[in-house]
Amino acid sequence: MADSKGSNHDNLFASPLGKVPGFVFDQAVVDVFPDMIQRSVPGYQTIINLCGELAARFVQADSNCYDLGCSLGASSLAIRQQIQQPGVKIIAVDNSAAMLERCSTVLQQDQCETPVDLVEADICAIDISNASLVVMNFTLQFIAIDKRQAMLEKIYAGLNPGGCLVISEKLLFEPESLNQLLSELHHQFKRAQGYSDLEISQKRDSLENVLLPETLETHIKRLRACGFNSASPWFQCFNFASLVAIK
Ligand code: GEK
Repeated sequence: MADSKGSNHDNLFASPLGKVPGFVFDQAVVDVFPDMIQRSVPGYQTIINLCGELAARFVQADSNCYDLGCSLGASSLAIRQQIQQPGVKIIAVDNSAAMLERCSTVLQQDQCETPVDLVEADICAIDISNASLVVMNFTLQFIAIDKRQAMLEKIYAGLNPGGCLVISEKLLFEPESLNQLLSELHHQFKRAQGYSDLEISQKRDSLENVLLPETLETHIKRLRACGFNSASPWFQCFNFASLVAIK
């Protein structure tokens, strides 16, 4: 519902909800998504910009770029604007029809020539081939943990030699006291972005069992097990990080 800050302002969790429903990427989320993600994920814009810089470095001529869990296409746009090679196609995948519909409108307003194929699918079910860049910005965290290894093996197999994978995620920390600290620092960030304590706590409840964070060590270990010998975080702010892995 619109508030005094406008119809694109995220106030989805501002009123008491009683039993908070599990988070879904529906039309209500689509309508406020840019505001929601900017005010919820510290470093979001820095990470999106870096995807453009990596595109300039890693995208090979006549190859594919994948944006897995593309939402409204922020990563695809950043990549598209920096591609310097001919014959490249971006394949942007999301399983939310509402997201893809809005994404299509957003992409039409951009003048770059590189084609973007929008695919409505579960990223666990798509083929990945001839890839020079694969971006998963805050999407792996929504995939069942027992499917993550197969997902990353598929990406490794579909990447060309020298290709690059970017994974950005919310992280879990050990021991629990450290997790608590990083989580409180994140909540402080959200408060500074204008979210109330009620919004923060209802959103947290809504994401429980939907967004499943893992430790940085688990991510690195899995990437190595999938064949990525070259993998490292390049960015972290509180409990959010972005990793780069090269084939
Ligand atoms: C950005 N990358 O702006 N298959 C396909 N899509 C999925 C799946 C799945 N199994 N599970 C979730 N999604 C974007 C932000 S948002 C992150 C990504 C966030 C989609 C889901 O529909 C949503 O659009 C996206 O992954 C996650 O850089 O909201 O925290």
